[in-house]
Amino acid sequence: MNIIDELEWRGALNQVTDEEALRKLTAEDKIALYCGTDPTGDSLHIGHLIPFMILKRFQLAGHHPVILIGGGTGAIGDPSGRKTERTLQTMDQVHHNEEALTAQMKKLFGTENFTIVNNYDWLSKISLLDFLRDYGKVFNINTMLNKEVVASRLEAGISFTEFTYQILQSVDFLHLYHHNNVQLEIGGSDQWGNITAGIDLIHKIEGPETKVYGLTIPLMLKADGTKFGKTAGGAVWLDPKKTSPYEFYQFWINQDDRDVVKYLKYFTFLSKEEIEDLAEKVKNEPWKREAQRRLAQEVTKFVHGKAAVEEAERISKALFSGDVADLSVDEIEQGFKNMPSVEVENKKENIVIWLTDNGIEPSRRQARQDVSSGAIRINGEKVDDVDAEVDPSSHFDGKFVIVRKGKKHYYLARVK
Ligand code: 383
Repeated sequence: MNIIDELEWRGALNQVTDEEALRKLTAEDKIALYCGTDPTGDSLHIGHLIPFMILKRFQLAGHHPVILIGGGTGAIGDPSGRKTERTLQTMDQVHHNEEALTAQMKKLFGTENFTIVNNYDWLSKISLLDFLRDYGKVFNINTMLNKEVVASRLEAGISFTEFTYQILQSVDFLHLYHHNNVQLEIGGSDQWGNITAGIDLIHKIEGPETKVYGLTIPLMLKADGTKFGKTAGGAVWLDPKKTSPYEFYQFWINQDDRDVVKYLKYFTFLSKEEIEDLAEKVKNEPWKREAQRRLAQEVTKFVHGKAAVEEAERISKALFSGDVADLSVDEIEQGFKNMPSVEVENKKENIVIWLTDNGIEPSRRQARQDVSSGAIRINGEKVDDVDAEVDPSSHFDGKFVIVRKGKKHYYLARVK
């Protein structure tokens, strides 16, 4: 399948500057293309994954992706999609974030057939006078004002700094056209204004026939109308310290039947046949949640590697079955991050007293009843003797005691 047809099938085409020409070009030639990201934070999140997975699809089809880290543009701030002015980051912050994002990109793209560039390297070298003479002169204020990004901010106000952002991103496209033969820029739909500004600049400087194109990807929407990629705990990050691989896996496995096929198309490299097969399963046997499991496995594998998938599945299985005794300390930290937890003394205690004094049971009477009815498990083992003792040092390097009440309710006791 032609790469553009594939993107269309995946639902990943929003706007293209000249779809037929781009389809022809990518069918006949291997091209270089780019997508940029600004170092506004020290980690990518799954919203960023969409355009970069498309770069990866081009890479797999033999094209050459250029990943641009916006060390220069990040110092200015893109007004796209924002209602208010950004606070400037310090240059130290920008450089720190730049390094973190570069490392993440390298992990996603492997070692071959891609290029990472940082626009600080050329933008920081343009003098003010050259900027105004070489580029400012080619930009028309009316066109700039009419861009959705600027137009929507005129009332609330926009600084000259953010107003010029589109020129900087355009200079990048021109630079990459000259130095890396880049012919296509891609981005989310919020980037349309910046991308078309770059194409205009190249056409003005290199001639209107110059073969450069832009492509944007639709905004990701969820069937229930809530914002994609957000959980109660905030964004879903690629940095395993911010979102553990287990939480990451959980995020995908919990997706709605109405969304899962769309996400398989966007976030996995599974073929059309495999995805159609999974779509059938969502229709015919949704309770098996096979599509969700496959989605979670594939995206977690892409971002965190195969071992992380196995670990996430081991944690899920243990929590579901209650057989938690073999979990490692790290797996417990991941799996119990969002569960209720209490702090306990490292001291042996009668189970009824221990549960009540540590706030896991509301009263001794309730504790006695739950223990004797067999509802309480300590470290995966049923304890139904009200005279039994809890020894916090007995499992998990003496760091935790895992309590399960009934089938669903877990508590993590952290040993002081
Ligand atoms: C900078 C210089 C360029 C080309 C692009 C840029 C970054 C761009 C931007 N992108 C967003 C970001 O950095 O601000 N001006 O957070 C997001 N992208 C991608 C995608 C997206 C966009 O990184 O829609 C979501 O992830 O384009 O919001 O020469």
